[in-house]
Amino acid sequence: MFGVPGDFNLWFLEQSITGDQVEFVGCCNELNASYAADGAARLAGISALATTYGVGELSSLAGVAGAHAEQVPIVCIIGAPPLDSMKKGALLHHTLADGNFTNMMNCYREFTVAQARIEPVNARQEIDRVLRTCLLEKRPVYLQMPSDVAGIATEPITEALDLRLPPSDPELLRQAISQIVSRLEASEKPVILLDAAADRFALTDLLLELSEKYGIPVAHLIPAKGAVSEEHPRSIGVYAGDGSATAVREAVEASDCLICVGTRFTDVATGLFSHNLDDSVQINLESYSVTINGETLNAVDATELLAGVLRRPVLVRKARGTFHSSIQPAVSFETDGNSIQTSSPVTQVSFWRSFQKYLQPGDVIVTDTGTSFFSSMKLSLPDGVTFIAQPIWAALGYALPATVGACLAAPGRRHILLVGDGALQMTVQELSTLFRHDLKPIIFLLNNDGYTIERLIYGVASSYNNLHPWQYGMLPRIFDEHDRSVVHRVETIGDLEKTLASTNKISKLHFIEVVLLRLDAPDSLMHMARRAAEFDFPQMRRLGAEDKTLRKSKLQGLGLSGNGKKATPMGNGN
Ligand SMILES: Cc1ncc(C[n+]2csc(CCOP(=O)(O)OP(=O)(O)O)c2C)c(N)n1
Ligand SMILES: [Mg+2]
Repeated sequence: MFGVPGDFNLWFLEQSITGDQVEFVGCCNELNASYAADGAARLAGISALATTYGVGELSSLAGVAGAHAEQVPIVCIIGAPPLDSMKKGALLHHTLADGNFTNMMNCYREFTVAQARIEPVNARQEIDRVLRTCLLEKRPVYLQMPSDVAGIATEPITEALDLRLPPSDPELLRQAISQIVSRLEASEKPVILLDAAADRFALTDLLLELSEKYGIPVAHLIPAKGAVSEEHPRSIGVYAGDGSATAVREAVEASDCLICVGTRFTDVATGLFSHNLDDSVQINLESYSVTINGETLNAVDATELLAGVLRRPVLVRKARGTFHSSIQPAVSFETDGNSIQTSSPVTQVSFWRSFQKYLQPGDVIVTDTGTSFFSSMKLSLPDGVTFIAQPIWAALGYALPATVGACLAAPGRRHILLVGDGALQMTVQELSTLFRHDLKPIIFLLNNDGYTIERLIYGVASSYNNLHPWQYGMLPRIFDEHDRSVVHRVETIGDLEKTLASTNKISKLHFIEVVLLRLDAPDSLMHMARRAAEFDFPQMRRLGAEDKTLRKSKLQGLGLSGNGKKATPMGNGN
């Protein structure tokens, strides 16, 4: 349970920490706590967020909304004023002093899947209902706990919460199984396309069995990165519209039976809607429904459905072989044309190429929005790697606090954070929480002197994309009075190699500042940024030549060549 105390939740927190069932992790602010809770829930299956009424809960709301978008189950527990004072509309601090005590829960209603104000008369039923919804829907829920209700004794709890989905409708389940089997039997080119829901609803193992049984290649959308190892023989890699490797694109788009698992074709997942999929060939599998041949069968549990399909004998076995060897995903980090010498400056391309080799099975990687997220999309993940990011909500600053949660939820694993300078400046205080709990992730700070990804979209030289430069290497000493970290500054390929080798011992937290040029980005990201600019600002097309001239003159004014490479040192970024 992550959070920040406040007068209305103190009694609740005191009850919670009595005994050894719950560990309370105090974060530096509520937004960070929500990100930490999100990171923990991705590995532990669920987590809790404890905040105080009004000021605290609204601070964390953006993070809770992110968890909703990314399908992460978090129980938000809000310490509210005493029940009677709310009922009487008392003019209290942390409110608008207007006697309104429904406004906060109403805000949360938009971003959580169940809400309750806990009163003694309903506590048992309401808490169970809300927890059950959280676990079954894999999204955040809201419990408002009046300060005088926390700690009231109820009857002892003797039975575990029933977390089974209601059983499928037998007839609809039978129909769904038969239809899927006949579609698979008739198909020449079936493909399974995973989205994050496959992982959240623990369907991946069954889907891999299905892939094995029928020889079906498995592709994934960006949010499902890590759900299946990219080294798995049936994994063909990421499908992202025209941002996919050609062979993956062909396989997915030419499929005559595309089993889509919880897919959401968002802008980021599809390279800005460049996907080209035939709806009529899709089977859309959700946790408790399936759409086949355009007809939705509700009350069909995906686990029961997949198990049912797997029990049926395969009548027509098509020789489909192993796909990984024939369809190689776009693993390669394209060359940047520079000769690779140890004295060469490190670039995005050389950094990610080395990082690819540095990855180990079982790592947990957390990336923030920015070049770190988009470049990491090209990594080929070894077995058992968990990849944590926010491909949909994309909140800058998410990853450092999420690393706190991830480290606590899976203490035995190697945790690696990849974060930009802009992202770090958003939520940097959580370095403190890492030290407070003696956590030792390996942190790569990609310092490119500002908001590079935004510069690539628009305002390449504009001051709003600049950051005030910090002495980043001093941060670990500021947040920790003990000597529990090693700071590295990487400017050349030689520095990078030495540093990566030295982090093999993870008895300390490693803080690695990687110094990159301002406009250095992989070609794929440049391309994506141009697309994003065209999508966001159709007016740019109308401006046409005028805009290009403006852009060119700005680049020249900065001593930057038209290809975005830095020609002269940039000064301090302002
Ligand atoms: C909360 C929030 N505010 C603003 C943004 C917009 N935004 C997206 S990426 C970005 C800049 C990222 O900069 P940095 O972390 O330094 O990464 P870089 O692209 O430079 O590698 C900004 C401001 C956002 N995604 N989330
Ligand atoms: Mg940056």
